[in-house]
Amino acid sequence: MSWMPGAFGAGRHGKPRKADPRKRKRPTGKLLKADVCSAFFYVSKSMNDLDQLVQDAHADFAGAVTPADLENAKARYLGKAGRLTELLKALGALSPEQKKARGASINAAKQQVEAALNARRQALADAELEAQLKAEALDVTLPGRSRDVGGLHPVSRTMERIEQIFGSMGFDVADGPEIETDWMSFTALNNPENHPARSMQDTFYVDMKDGEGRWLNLRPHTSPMQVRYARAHAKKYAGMNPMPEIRVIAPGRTYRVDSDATHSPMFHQCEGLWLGENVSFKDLKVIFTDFFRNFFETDDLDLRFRPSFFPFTEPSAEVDIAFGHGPLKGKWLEVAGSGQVHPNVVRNFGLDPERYIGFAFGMGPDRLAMLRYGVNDLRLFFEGDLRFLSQFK
Ligand code: 2NL
Repeated sequence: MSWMPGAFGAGRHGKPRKADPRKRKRPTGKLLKADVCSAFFYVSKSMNDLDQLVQDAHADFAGAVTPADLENAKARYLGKAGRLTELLKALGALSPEQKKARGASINAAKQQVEAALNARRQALADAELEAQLKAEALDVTLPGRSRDVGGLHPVSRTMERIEQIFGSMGFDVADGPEIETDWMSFTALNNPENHPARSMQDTFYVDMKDGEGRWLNLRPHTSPMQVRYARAHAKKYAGMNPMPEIRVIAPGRTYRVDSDATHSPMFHQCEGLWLGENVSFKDLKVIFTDFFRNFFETDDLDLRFRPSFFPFTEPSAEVDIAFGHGPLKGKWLEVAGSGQVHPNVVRNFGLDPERYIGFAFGMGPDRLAMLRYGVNDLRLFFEGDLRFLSQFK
């Protein structure tokens, strides 16, 4: 700065005087001595005042820690009632000469205030950006987040495997409704009216009735689908002599009122049906032996058929398998039910039981999955625990 505080003004000339309003109002003419003195006084006073003002502004701006603080501080100098604004307003009362000198000084001070303001603004913005960059800092040395590859549920894998093997033996795969009529679930399959499978203890019923006025049920096994398939097949080839054989499996969800370590209220089933003019138990044995050896990927596996009873087959047999090696070596495991389709059932397919004969079977993919993967609790399949499920990929 070219002027020094105290070089002119109050220190030298005593108490500052207010300008005489009468003198200021007087039209301009020659400069009087008094005018010159008062002009000096104004210049010196304004330099000190303005110097102080600029200093204050510097201190004020430096004290502002947020942009809002700074805007408030700015208002105190440059706002409507700010110190500089007030000084500029006061110019109106001065003579042109005084105005010129005073105005120039005020403007110089204003420029300094504005420069200080801008510098502080920039400093605050820089600090804010710095803080933001610090807060959002990325640690580029962290390992990336990898996306895990999912896998099919073990039961789905088993179902697909069953479909693939039977498919390779010429079986069609059929899928159908899980809410069934009483006729499809029970009557068509030769279940007597009072059969326990129909009872509320075994079957889930839906609060809705079919055309016969009977409660609909949640499919208790996949045979209804086979009945639907066989009836559609019989209808489709009604004019053909002989009708092409029926060879189908029906995998899917089934329901039963039951729940413990080996029973779940929802479970899976896969039933099969092979019907023609000359299909026998021998064919069933061949198909089953082939299927299980294929499924467990070993020829070191024996099958046995134990006489049993099902309303829809006669004769009927349970199928057991035994591995010749491994942890289950020599142990007979029940894996399926089977039998020659009962004549009443063939009739309900819309076919002549004197002409068409064959076998049917049913097996549980959940149980086959347990055996294949060595799982000892059926419920693990239906709990959705990733620690268990992620082991199947
Ligand atoms: C079992 C028993 C079996 C069938 C299911 C069947 C289907 C029709 C006609 C005759 Cl359409 N039978 N299915 C036959 C014998 C046994 O399942 O223990 N399943 C796990």
